Amino acid sequence: MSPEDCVDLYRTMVRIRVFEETVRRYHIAGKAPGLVHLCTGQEAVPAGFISVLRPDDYITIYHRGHGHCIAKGSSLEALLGELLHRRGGVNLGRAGEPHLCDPATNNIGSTGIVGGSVPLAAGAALAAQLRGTDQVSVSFFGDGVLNQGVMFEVLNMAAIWSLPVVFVCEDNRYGEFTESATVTAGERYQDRGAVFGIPSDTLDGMDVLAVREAAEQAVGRARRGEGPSFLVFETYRFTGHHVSDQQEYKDSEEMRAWEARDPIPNYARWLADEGHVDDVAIARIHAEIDDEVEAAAKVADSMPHPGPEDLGTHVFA
Ligand SMILES: Cc1ncc(C[n+]2csc(CCOP(=O)(O)OP(=O)(O)O)c2C)c(N)n1
Ligand SMILES: [Mg+2]
Repeated sequence: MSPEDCVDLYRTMVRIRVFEETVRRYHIAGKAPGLVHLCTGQEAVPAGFISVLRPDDYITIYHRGHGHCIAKGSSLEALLGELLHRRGGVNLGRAGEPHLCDPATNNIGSTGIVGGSVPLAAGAALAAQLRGTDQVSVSFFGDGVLNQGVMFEVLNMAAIWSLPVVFVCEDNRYGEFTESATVTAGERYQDRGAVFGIPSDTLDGMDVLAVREAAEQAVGRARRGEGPSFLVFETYRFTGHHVSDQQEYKDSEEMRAWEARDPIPNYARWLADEGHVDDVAIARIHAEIDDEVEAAAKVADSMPHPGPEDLGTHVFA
């Protein structure tokens, strides 16, 4: 990677974090209704992984998906506009967070069902394979999906048809308020891919360069027609399951230990050690991104809500 590309990865992570703090503010102010799931702490996975994708590659996301949208290139205004349910949102204000997608960036999106978007990624991969393109499809999902039946059906199909799909499990150790290890059988989550003969691995999801390197290999394999991969990235959400969750079920020592692995300051240190940035450059990046997100928020907040005249559009009947 060029020094510019290295710094761009940093920008993406900071952009995601600042965006999430902005979403929190709007949610608390009552303007982003419903449950809002922030990915604060987990930025390295969307930023690192999606940095190796092409604009025409597909992704599917899940309820903790704002970071993936940003990394894939969604307009911040239209993304926030969607979360505020405005007509100028990526889905005309009709999806909100649960059904967020962004056709402009080949982001097939999320569903309200845990695991519901995983088969959509396999479908996009099958379509690319049938069309004879070399597009790759990446499915991002949480550790809660490891015990959903649909995961096993999709892994089987992806393996037998050698689909150009990468399964990316973001293991943040919890599903809602339950520690995943207490409800998930088996020693290693990656074995769920390996049992189907799919190359599988477990990696540090707090290290954006480790994520990018694993992504390069898995995406390269899919693009060359060598089939699917199954990757588990160990990560941690610093905030609650949703904004109002006070996280009483988490151990404070565990939280401190993971916060020490915060992907953003740790990567800033690496960038400085490599001579790519100094303190002044880091401060400038943060100031620029604060301004960028604030400007996008102003635009989003001034967008009109959908009106009654919109009710009949984009509806199958
Ligand atoms: C099929 C299904 N079961 C339960 C729920 C309720 N639910 C929403 S998010 C969630 C937790 C999912 O955990 P995980 O996949 O680890 O993602 P995380 O929230 O940790 O990012 C649950 C159980 C749901 N939406 N769909
Ligand atoms: Mg989880």
